[in-house]
Amino acid sequence: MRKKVVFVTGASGEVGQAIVKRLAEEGNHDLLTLDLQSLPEALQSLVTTHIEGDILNNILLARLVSEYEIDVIYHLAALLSKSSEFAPDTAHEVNVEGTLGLLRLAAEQSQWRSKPIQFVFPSSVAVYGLPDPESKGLYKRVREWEWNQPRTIYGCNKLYCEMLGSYYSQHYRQLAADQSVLIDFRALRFPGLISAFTLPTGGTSDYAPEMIHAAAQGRPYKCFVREDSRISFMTMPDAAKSLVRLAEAPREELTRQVYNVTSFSLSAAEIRDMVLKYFPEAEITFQPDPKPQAIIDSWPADLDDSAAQIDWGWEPTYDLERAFSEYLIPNITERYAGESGGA
Ligand code: AKB
Repeated sequence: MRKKVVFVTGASGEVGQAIVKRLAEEGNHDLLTLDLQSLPEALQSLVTTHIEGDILNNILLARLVSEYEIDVIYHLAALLSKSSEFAPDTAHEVNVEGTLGLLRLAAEQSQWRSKPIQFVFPSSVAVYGLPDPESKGLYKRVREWEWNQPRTIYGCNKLYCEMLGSYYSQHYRQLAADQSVLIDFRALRFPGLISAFTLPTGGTSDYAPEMIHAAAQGRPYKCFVREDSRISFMTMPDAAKSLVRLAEAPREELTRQVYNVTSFSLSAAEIRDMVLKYFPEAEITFQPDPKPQAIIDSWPADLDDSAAQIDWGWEPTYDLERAFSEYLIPNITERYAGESGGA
């Protein structure tokens, strides 16, 4: 008999590591993980099997279907917004073709069972695109259906994948006589994420975590966006919590397939001020780079996550004060404590 598993792609990435920890804490899942990289040592004992491989490898995916009964897929593998702008074709391949391959896998798996396969997908604030500062000032907390006009290839990829997920779960092969595919697709649009334990690579919102980690290491930081640049953020444990909570929510209570989630909205200057409160010696300067700046300017100042609050009781554990005082500062300080120049 095939082993029943929860399948996590991109497991060695930032959100991947957080979700592996969170699912392992719950203790009732066998985890099958996939990533181009090996899993960090601390996580290896938490998973049943880790496979070092590529989500674009269809032979590998077919082998997984034959060996495992996949119950839930957390598809976290992706190229982030900055990296994607340097290689838009690769971004399309990884972000879109990769997701499509997994939706096909889920569709095939679902034909062998009577229960839907759940497909949980992290989307992003990057799906929004405000055309100018006036609009960003007027539409402060965007709702899911507003301003879906992304400026980046990453935002286009994420928006299209949301649509693919909805199509596969609701209308796949709608003209066929036998529609036996059962996919339960659920997606979250994340703001910028900040982890105490990992640093992001290739995102445009990376200035926030970079500023905090640099201060804790006693390194100067030159921020690549203006002081007044404002978007919303959330801690990494809250990102993992939101994905798991959404996956656990009863289907009949969900009025949407794609939900905004957020915790606090901050300008780059406000992040600097929070950092200075805990690391008064930190050297933070601003040297805006017009290109990433334009991307941040197109993202909304805040996300309206009231649908998530109402439908499945979404509430972040960490508001701004708790995020810094209880999660970021203690963990980051401990992380760099042994390093020269560390706080
Ligand atoms: C990025 O900056 O690309 C990501 C995101 C907001 O999705 N952090």
